[in-house]
Formats: sequence, structure tokens, C-alpha cells
Amino acid sequence: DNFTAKSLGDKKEKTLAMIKPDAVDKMGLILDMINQKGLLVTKAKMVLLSRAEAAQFYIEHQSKPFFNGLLDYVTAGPVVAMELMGSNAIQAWRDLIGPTNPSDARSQNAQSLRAKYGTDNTRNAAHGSDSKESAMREAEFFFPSTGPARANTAQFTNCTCCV
Ligand code: IDP
Repeated sequence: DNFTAKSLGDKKEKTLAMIKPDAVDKMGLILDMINQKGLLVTKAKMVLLSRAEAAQFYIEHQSKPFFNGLLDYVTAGPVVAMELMGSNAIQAWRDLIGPTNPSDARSQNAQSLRAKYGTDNTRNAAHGSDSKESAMREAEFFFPSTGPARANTAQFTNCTCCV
């Protein structure tokens, strides 16, 4: 049995990915990119964030000049939040999405998600946690481990990664 929790080691790293409203119609293509990268989608949900929820999610940016525009953007339609798991999942997903600004993304690697589906510095198609701490906070934001929201949330129980 090679596929035990122990042998998986850092393959068990988790990150929080979010497909932003303007890229939700590309969800199938994005899931293909995730599969190709060898990452597992271990939780997923589509949600329309309230402005207050979006402000909470992006609290670290509350004093930035782009904060209000960012909230307008991420509340303009539903987002798809996913917990991804795999080897160095945080960096692997950030590599897949590319740099914040889609024009930088296009000049670095035309295949990245932001290069393909991003429009400008704000409307850049996707979010990815930037550290283990933010991954934990952001996964807890969308997929709380306690409370009533748990009741109708499916668990990825058949996966030996998730023991
Ligand atoms: P990241 O999403 O690449 O980690 P952050 O600096 O954490 O980038 O910024 C969060 C989000 O805020 C970005 O993804 C983008 O949507 C928006 N944003 C960041 N910098 C700017 C900017 O200079 N102008 C407008 N929007 C920005």
C-alpha cells in the first residue's frame, strides 16, 4: 500500500483556489488545467458573495486604493471556491494562475490562467492563497469546519489522501 497518508507527505498540502466571476464560464477548462497539474479538487462550491463577505475575505487589502474596485468585481456574480490538494499545492496553483497582472502573465507564459482569461489588474480571473496561513484561513472562510454550514457539505471521504 504505497498510497498511505504517510507516504503522501507534502502531497497533502492544501490551498484555496477561487475562480472569479468573469472566469466562471471557463470552469471546465480550468478544471482540466488543475487535473493536468496533478492537483485534486477536494472541496468545491459556487457562491455569490455579499459585499461584507468579500471584504472579510480580502481584509488584508482593506486599506489599498483598489479595495472597493476589487469588492465590486468579486461580488458582480458567483465565484467558484475550491480546496485543492497535492504536492506543494499552494505554489503549484499560483504557478498555474500566473502573476497578478494579466499583461505580465501574457508576457511570461501565455498558458497561465490569468494570461488566458484575465482582463486587467483587477479582473484577473482567479485567486490563490499565498501561504499556508492564508490557505487555512481562506479554506475555513468558504468551508467552515464547524457550525450549521457543515450539515449539507459533502466530504471527500473516499480519498485516501483525506484520512
Ligand atoms: P494576488 O491575487 O496575485 O495574490 P494581491 O496583491 O493579493 O494579488 O491582490 C488581490 C487582488 O486584488 C488581485 O488578484 C487583483 O484582483 C486585485 N489587485 C491587486 N493589485 C491591484 C492593483 O494594483 N489594481 C487593481 N486591482 C488590484
